[in-house]
Amino acid sequence: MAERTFVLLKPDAVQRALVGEILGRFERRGLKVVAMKMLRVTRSLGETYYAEHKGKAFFDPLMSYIAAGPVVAMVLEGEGAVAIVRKMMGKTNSAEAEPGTIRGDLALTIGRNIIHGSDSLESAKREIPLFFKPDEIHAYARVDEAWLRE
Ligand code: IDP
Ligand code: MG
Repeated sequence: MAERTFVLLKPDAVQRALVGEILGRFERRGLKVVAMKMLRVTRSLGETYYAEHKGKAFFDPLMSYIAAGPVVAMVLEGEGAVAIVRKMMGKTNSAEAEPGTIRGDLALTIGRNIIHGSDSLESAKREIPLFFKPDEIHAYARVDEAWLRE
C-alpha cells in the first residue's frame, strides 16, 4: 500500500547544489513528489522537529546546522516509501554509509550528512504536518491528463 514519508534536504545539500541530484534519485526510483518547498528552519521549528535528540551532545550543533541556510522539504509517496528512502539515504554517519547510497556517494561526515528521512510511519505522520498544511500536499494520481496534453 502506498505510504508517505518526509524528506528534508539539509542546508549543505542546498548550498552544494545537490538538490537535483538527490531529487532525481527519488524520482527515478519511482517515488512521487506530492509536496515540496524551500524554507528556513527556525530555532523553534528545529527544536520541535528534532525533539527526540534534545539533551544530547550534538543537539546544539544540530540546531545551528539545520538553521544555517535554506532547506528543501518534501513529501514522497509510494509503496514502502519510508523504508526505501532510509535505505537510499544510507547510514546516519556518512563515513559508514555504503557507496551507492545518497550519503555514501555525496557526504563525508555525521555532522554534515545532507539529508533527513522519516525513520518510521509514525515519525512521518508527526513530521509532515510540521512542514506542510493539508492543502500543500497534492494527490499525484489526480493530475488531469487531458490538460497536460493540450
Ligand atoms: P538520522 O538522520 O539518520 O535519522 P538521527 O540519529 O535521528 O539520524 O540523528 C539526527 C541527525 O542529527 C543526524 O542526521 C545528524 O545530522 C545529527 N547527528 C546525529 N548523531 C550525531 C553525532 O554524533 N554528531 C553530530 N551530529 C549528529
Ligand atoms: Mg532520525
